[in-house]
This record gives sequence, C-alpha cells and structure tokens, in this order.
Amino acid sequence: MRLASRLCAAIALLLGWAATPATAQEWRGWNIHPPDYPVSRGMDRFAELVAQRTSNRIRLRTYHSAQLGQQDEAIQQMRLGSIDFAEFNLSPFNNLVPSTQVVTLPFLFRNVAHLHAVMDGPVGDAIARDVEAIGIVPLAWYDAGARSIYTRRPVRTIEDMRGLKIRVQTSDLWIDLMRAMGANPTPLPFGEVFTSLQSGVIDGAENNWPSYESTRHFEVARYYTTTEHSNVPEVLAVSRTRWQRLNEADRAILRTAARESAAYQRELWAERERLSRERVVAAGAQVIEITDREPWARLMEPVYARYAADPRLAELVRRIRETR
Ligand code: GTR
Repeated sequence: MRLASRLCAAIALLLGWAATPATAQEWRGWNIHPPDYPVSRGMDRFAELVAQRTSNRIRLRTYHSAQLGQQDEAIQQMRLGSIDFAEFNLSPFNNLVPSTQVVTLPFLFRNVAHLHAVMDGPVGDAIARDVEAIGIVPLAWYDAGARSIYTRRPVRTIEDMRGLKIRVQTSDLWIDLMRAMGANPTPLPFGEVFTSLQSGVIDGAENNWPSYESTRHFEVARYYTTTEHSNVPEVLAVSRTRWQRLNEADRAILRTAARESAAYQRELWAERERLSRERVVAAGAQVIEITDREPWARLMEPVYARYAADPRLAELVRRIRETR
C-alpha cells in the first residue's frame, strides 16, 4: 500500500514536472497603457512568442495600465531588477542616457520610414548600448507617432503659446523645448495629467493621437494643434539582471520575438493613429492644422545648441540626417 501511494506521488510529481518545467520563470512586465493600446498588444504578442518558443520555460506577465507605477519609478525598478521587462518612451531616459536626447530632438525625423531606418540601424544600436549600460537591455523599438500640443484654449499661432502651462515628461530637454515655444513647462507623471487639466493646474499637454484619446484628455483639452514637434520612439526592454542569467539560445529567442512584436506593433500603431483621430473628432475635439511648421522649427535653435553641441551627440544628429 505504502509503496503504491509513493509510486502514485512520484508519478504525479513527474506529470506535474512535465507540464511546468522545473526551471520555469515568471517575469513581471511594466506597461503604462490600457490593454487594447498598440503597445500593450505588441507586448502581449511578445509574451506569446516567448512562451511558445521556450515551451513555457519563460512566462512573461505584463501588468498593463501602470499597475506597477509611473514611468520614472518603473525605470528605476528595472535597473534594480524588481521589474523584469517593460516598454518605455525614451524621453524619461533623456537625463540618464544623453544619446536618447538625440532622438527626442524636435523636428528631426522626416517621416516614419526615416525613423525606422534610424532606429533599426547603427544609430539605434549605439543608443541601445548606452541604455544597456544603465541596466536596461533594449530588444526592439516601438512606434509612438508624432506628438502635438493640446490645450484648453485654442492655440492657432506661436503667440498663443506664450505663458501657457504645458505638461511635459520629466526631461530637461522637454523643459527647454517647451520654453523655446514660449510656454511654461510643467513636468508631471502621465497619470496626473487628466486631473491637472480638469482642475486647470495646467493649460495643456502634448502627445500623439492614441494617447490623447486613450487617456480621455480630449474631454478636458479640446483643441489639438498639429505641431508634430517630436517623434521620440519607444523601447521594449529587459532588465540586465534577467538578461545576464540567460544563455545565448534564450537571448536569441527573446530578441527575435521582440522584433516580431515590434513589426506587429508598428502596423497596429498606424491604424490606431487614424482611428484615434476619428474618435476624438467625433467626440467634439477640434483639430487646428499647422500647415507650415518652419517657424516652429526655427524656434528650436537653442534646443539644438544645447543638446546637439556635444561632439558625440552632434555626430549622431549628422548620421540621422544622412540616413536614407
Ligand atoms: C505616451 C507614451 C508613454 C508616456 C506618455 C507620456 O505617448 O507612450 O510611454 O511617455 O506618452 O507623455 O508620459
């Protein structure tokens, strides 16, 4: 009897082991966006591919909608290894990794194809190495479209920007960029923008169409002025603590899965930009089209003078401009 029950226990153990590999790991992932956002769906695709290709040895669980905190804290947690993977905008890296400033610079990319060529090429690789040096390993670049200004009162001309309190991400470059537009920059976490707009603590913010829509900021700041002043991209990354414990075969699986998820995210992104614009307009947001961005771009000289002056950064800017 005793032998039989021991045998049963051993079989149960073995079966259990077969279903859940003994070395299975569950990773915690950070994401600021709600589940239906292109970034979130890209991350979900990444998790599916990794689970499939490691036969469930590596399971990625993404906590969407900023459940694990705001962006600046999440970056610190990734560096410490308490968050295992995440998708970030590059702006909150600006003060930590100077080369990320280059791709945040205003009016730099000619179009989406130019951005992809830069990020998927040697300039993107150089930035990835710099980000890795602070403890976060970039695997692929996600799209975040063009960012524009939106406000509670209409901004039709540069003069209308004067003195407006505009929310920016926590980055010195963003503070200087907004000052160069004549506004009064107010750094705030993403999650505080809605109530700050609603209560009038700020007059406006700036973001792409999908974020303007998903956060419902369009309900409280109804004027969207298409300045398209920055195309700062985003990164899908793993904490260096995790990365260092992986063998080469698993690293290759993660890299390939990340790149495939980025291709998927970029498709979803293009579609969502159109859809979000349609949705906010249908809900009463007013679009103020800027047809000539030249005067806005000219205001950015002091920003370039400050952030593209360092020889290494100036060289990156030159290479970006020359990328076809
Ligand atoms: C969004 C971006 C987020 C965050 C946010 C913000 O477009 O996807 O990662 O950077 O903007 O403005 O804080």
